[in-house]
Amino acid sequence: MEMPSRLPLVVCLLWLVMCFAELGAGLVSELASGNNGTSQKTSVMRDCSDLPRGTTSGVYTIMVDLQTPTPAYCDMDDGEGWTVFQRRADITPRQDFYQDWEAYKWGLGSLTGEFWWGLHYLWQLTSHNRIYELRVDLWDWDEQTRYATYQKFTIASEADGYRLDFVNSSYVGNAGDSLAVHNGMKFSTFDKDHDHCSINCAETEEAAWWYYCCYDSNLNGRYHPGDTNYTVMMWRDWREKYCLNATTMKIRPTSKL
Ligand SMILES: [Ca+2]
Repeated sequence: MEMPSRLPLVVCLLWLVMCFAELGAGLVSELASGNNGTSQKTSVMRDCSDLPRGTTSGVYTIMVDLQTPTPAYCDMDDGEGWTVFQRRADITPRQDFYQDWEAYKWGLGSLTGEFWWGLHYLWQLTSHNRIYELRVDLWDWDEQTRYATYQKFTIASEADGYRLDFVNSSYVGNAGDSLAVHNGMKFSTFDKDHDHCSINCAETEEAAWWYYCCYDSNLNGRYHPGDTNYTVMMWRDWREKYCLNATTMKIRPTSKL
């Protein structure tokens, strides 16, 4: 006799459970997309590795300090989401890389052509909770390529001269290790001499780099194909006194804390 009287109560409870389930699904859906239909994840992209898989390479807006929208070139070709901070290539009109401290701090050139992204952004990106790998790619004039990678790449603050740091002996690649001597060095431009020489390396070598006295690599050097002097864009362990055809320098996080 009691069963029929409890049946409406059970039906009512089932209805309530279904209502709450639907409400929950709606909330999840709202959290997954912003007001304009874009993913919320997009608005807090710190570097190019936060772009969705399958994104094509190009210029995107990232938030290196989680607050300031900053354009960056993202190399997505291998699906890893590399943030590119230097590119040289046989492109005209030729970009002048012999520029001062402020230019290297904030960037120079065009993100769709030749460029230096900016030491300020590299410092912001590498001074927080992510650990980065650096990859250098080199091309010569005979269609040969070489690469070099380094672990735990960081750039210090401007007060510390945008000092370069990575794990000693972490080099892997086939280009030769022409960055080891620059590890721990401050960045120098012709108007800020931070090297360990009595001369001003940035002025003598006509480029900006993390000079010691003076260099094993000089990838911001003059783009003078065929020249056989030390002011050209060079990576000594592969090609000494040889102006390369193209270079890229880029980073990706190996750990996101
Ligand atoms: Ca000096």
